[in-house]
Amino acid sequence: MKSSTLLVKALENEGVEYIFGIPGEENLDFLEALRTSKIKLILTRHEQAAGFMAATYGRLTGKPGVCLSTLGPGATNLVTAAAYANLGGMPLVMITGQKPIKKSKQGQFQIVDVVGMMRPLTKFTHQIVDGSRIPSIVREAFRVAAEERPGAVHIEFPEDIAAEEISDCDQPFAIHTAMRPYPDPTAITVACAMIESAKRPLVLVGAGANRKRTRKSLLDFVNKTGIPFVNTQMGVGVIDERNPLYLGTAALSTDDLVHHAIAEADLIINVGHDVVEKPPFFMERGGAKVLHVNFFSARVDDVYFPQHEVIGDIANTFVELEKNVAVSKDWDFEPFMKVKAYGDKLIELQSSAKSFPVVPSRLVSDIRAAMPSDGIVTLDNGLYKLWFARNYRAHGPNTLLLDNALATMGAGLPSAIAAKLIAPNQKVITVCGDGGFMMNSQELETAMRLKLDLVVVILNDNAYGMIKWKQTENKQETFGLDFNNPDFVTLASSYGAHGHRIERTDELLPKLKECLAAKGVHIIDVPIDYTSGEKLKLVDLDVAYLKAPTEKQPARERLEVRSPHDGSLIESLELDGADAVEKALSTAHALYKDQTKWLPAHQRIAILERLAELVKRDRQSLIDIAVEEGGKPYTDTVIEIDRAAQGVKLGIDAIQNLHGTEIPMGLTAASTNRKAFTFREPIGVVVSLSAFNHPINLIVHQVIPAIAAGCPVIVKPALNTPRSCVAFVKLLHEAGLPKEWCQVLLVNNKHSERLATDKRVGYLSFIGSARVGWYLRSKLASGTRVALEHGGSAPVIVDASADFKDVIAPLVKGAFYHAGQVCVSTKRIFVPASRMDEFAKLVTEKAKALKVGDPKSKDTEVGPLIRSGEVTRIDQWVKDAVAAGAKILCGGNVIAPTYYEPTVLLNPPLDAKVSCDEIFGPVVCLYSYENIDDAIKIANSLPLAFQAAVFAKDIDVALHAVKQLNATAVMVNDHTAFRVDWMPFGGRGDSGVGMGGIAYSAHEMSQEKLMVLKSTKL
Ligand SMILES: Cc1ncc(C[n+]2csc(CCOP(=O)(O)OP(=O)(O)O)c2C)c(N)n1
Ligand SMILES: [Mg+2]
Repeated sequence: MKSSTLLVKALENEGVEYIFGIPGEENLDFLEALRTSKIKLILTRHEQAAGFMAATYGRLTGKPGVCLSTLGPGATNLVTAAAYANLGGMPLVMITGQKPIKKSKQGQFQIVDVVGMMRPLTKFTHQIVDGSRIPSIVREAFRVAAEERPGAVHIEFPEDIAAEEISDCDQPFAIHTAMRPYPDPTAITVACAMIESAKRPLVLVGAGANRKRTRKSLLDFVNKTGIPFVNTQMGVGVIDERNPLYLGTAALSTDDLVHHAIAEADLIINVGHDVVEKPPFFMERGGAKVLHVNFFSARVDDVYFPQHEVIGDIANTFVELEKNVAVSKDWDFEPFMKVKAYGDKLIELQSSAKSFPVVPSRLVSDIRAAMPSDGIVTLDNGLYKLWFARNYRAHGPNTLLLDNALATMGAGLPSAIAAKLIAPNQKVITVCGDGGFMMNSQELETAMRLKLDLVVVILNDNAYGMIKWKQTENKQETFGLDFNNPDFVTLASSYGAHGHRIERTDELLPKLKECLAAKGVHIIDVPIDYTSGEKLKLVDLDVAYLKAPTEKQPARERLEVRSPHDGSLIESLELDGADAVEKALSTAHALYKDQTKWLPAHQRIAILERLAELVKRDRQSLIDIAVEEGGKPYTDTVIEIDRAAQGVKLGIDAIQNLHGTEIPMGLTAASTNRKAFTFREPIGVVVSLSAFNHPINLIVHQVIPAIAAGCPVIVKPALNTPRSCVAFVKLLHEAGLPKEWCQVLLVNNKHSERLATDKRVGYLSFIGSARVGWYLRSKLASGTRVALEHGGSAPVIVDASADFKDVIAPLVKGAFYHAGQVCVSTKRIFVPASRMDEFAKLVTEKAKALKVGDPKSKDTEVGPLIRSGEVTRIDQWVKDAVAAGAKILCGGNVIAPTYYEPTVLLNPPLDAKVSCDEIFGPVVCLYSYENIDDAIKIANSLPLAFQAAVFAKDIDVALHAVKQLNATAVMVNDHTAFRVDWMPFGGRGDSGVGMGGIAYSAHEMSQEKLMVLKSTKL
């Protein structure tokens, strides 16, 4: 028997069905032996294509595919296929010829060291030097090729060995199967504990999971636990992607849709992935943990360093995990499901793109629509591959074949030929770029000769589009990537195939269906448009994009901004919806998450310096806007705007004063050789919900500290006074603050709540009613820091020693400033009974003299209330108090729909609403007292506590009151509403939590980090 015969027998013994290749004269003995074998020779037109076909055979069947070439040039042509199989984990056996090794008359003609050349590209490479060794070498080659992780092997079969006569006793070895190692039970226990204690575990399915038994046990695990999964590109279809737990496939390493899910995961169960595949995500220190499940241990690199590994047969691992893991009720997959919903919707929308040339997403959806569930799509390499990875939902394993390991061009058509040979009853389409197709277009003849039914889609952009895209991404000039194409329809007919050209996008789907249903090879030339602006990188999820352009948009809720003075319409604005909330949050959060985008202190200072100038420049228009929509009298608004300008400057000081402290070290032996200090970092996204009563200055207090602290901020103004906020934020942007660092949202209460309670919020600053404030606090995500500024019912103790001529004016100002719509308005004045008549007379006179009217006029002292409903409420409270025994000293009348007369009440009962609630209107109550401690007791009896005041000439009385009053600030001989912007400001008890004041807020909006430096030199 010839050695060649034994080699063929050995291959038959391995179950080889096909040998793909091109023989050379050195293979002729082998070819002769093959002629009578049941193994089919698939002659190709290029060895590279033969290699791709054999590798694809291995990929699809799990059994090594076999290819053949001659020595030298034939063997070198196999090199790319070797790399393709070896990197891609595809079992491949390459057999190459060689000149006679014992005696040769040809010198070095065509001789290269093929065994040496194949060494770095294979798991095994061997020259047969003795025919009798064929059985063991072939057995070993096939065993190694198929063993996990599968790959390429090479056998060199020299011409003289091939012709050699050997003993008929030499026969192939019988094949036995070996069981793969079972995972270690302790590793399973640890893995279960990791999965159970995670909040958001996520399964990542890689190429290694694409094994028959693994697919089943992995599906059982996913079904039992309900843990969602994502795929790597070569893990596509391992579980049917119509499964509701499928979130998507990583087309890119970052900024892809699935990364929005991966970012939410705290544990990634990484199944059968190894670092050969382009990373589906990058691990970060301190980021999500990774549980590596594979046949072999993890190759650690900078972006992959799993915390735990379960090594062994993956199928068995999942049998064990499924058996042992307990389903946790603390798992929260909602954020994952949002990403899925987004992706599904996006694909649905993209599938109706009508433009021509065809955009890639439409192409993918049409192919999906044309293909039956078991249809096989093979891809070449180009930009469209990323779109298929993202948008094509594979219904089964091995139905979308792409190469994410070598990522070579030229493999699309050969792999489709192999797929069709293996699965003649399944529909097969190959999708190739015009670049990649032309690298192995000659195989059309092979397909024709084999009489295959095949559809070849050529994406025609006259360019190496993928590289062009990268060139554009790199902001480089377009250069060096354009070419011309042959006429593909004519090319097809020259091979005897059918050629088609798409000239309108809506022709594509019917044409695909027609070609799939027909016999023979069909080539469809599809002009493709990669420049339409469809985004591959989905850095931010643009929720607005989800609204189909054809869908009828529901009319947006509108906001009518009306003058509180006369109810006239100032402006009608569109309210933002849930989509805007989501967009603002995701934009702000993405900024915060990416430290490289943080604005340095000097830049923030420069912005605030310019802003201070701009506020000065626009002072008058800011005053006018605020007066018109807020109704605070002109002269008080002037003060407010000037304070706002001051607040901006205080922001600069705050930046300069945000610093940490040194923490002493060396106090114990164990802490020697160290220096430690803290520094401050921004806390996260700041959400500011503001109030109407200081429409500009509150925005300053809620936005400037955030900028000072380096936080992105989303501000929602009061819906009565949005224009002031919008005008101010515009100036902020004009001053150079990038728009995404301060976003304004005009939203209703429902969306405000959604905004405030989102888990991406690091800090909530709320100014408004106690009811809403405390409710929101109860709903905040864990970790959100909060400042609530509610109202109060500020008390004033007037001592008998006070000189009334110094008391009356400030108290009347404190009580009626901005019609009492200030959280520290003077509301309850306690006066010695012996001096009440005198006091009441003076207060009443002064209150009656207040000029009430149009806030625009410069002599107005008391303007309107913000809404007419407030007037009705206040009037009712006053009437109730009077009915319960209070005496009206002045006022008590509704003057106009939004105007209430400045009102002074004497001795209302302590349980009347005016006494124990925040009236927030132009009403002040006087209470007589006999003993100052009784007065203080009553003053302290409310759950509200903010600023308070005492008027006394007697310093001891003043100090006593300061000490005893329950308040965050006590003014001595001044009204309760005194405030400058650099002082701490906030409520206690029901009145709020956290301290305002520019520097105080900036401090609260930052967080401390400690650095401990260790050095023997310290
Ligand atoms: C053999 C090989 N050469 C070069 C590359 C680099 N490369 C990757 S994609 C690409 C362009 C692909 O162009 P085409 O096939 O026309 O697809 P398109 O992106 O234009 O759709 C190139 C040159 C590669 N991956 N493989
Ligand atoms: Mg192209």
